[in-house]
Amino acid sequence: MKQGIYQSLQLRKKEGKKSFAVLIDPDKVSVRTHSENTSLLDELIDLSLAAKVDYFLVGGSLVISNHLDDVVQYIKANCGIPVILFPGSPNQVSKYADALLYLSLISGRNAELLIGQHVVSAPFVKMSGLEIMPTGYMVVDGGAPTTVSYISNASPIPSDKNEIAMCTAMAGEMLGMRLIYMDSGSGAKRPITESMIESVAGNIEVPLIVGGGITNPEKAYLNCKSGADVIVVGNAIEKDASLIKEMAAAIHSVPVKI
Ligand code: 1GP
Repeated sequence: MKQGIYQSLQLRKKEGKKSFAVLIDPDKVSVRTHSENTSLLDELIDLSLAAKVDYFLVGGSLVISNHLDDVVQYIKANCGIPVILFPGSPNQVSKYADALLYLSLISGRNAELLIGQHVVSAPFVKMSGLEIMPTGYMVVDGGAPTTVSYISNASPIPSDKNEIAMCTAMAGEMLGMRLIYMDSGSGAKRPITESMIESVAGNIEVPLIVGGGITNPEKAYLNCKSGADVIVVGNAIEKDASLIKEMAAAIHSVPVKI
């Protein structure tokens, strides 16, 4: 099984380097047609290259359009930034990507999202040839229902229950998850608190991804200082793509621990 992307995440964590992942929702971008000079996707790619973005995450809780393959192929054809799938459902798998976050919703008690959908799609996922990264996915209350909290039909972890988040992440790691992703949902009113990130990060060894409602570089920086290894931003960048530069600079400026 391929391991390149995971090894890069592990190495960056070991070196104390923080990573920035730009989330691209395939519904919100389109591949440039012959009649167009440029598109939002071109702009995101150009800005990400200039800012030395570490990863693209592609996917969403509810993808309506049918051009995931086109979007992934377009990114791969136009830059060398690794593309990691962040699927909201088993049909969001594209063999053209580099890796797949194989998400199990460990914060919920919905058996379908813990293991059921994985069973049904296992042969298809394996056949894709993608690097598979088992990921303990934890949804944290972001102050209002988000698409992920509604679709998952599972209660999010209350935003002030650090110990529940900590124990969930620890259990996920001991069950064999190679990554933990704490998410307050796209466009969350309240991003995850630094104290919750600290509680989780201090008790696991695997890389920690944090996202949901991060709208400014200061917050991204503080999340990294609290122990996040990868910061994911989608919504804020859709609204203002120029944020990519400031976000990347803030995340990459976190001092490397010696
Ligand atoms: C959502 O963590 C991601 O699943 C990113 O959230 O779109 O709010 O940045 P935003």
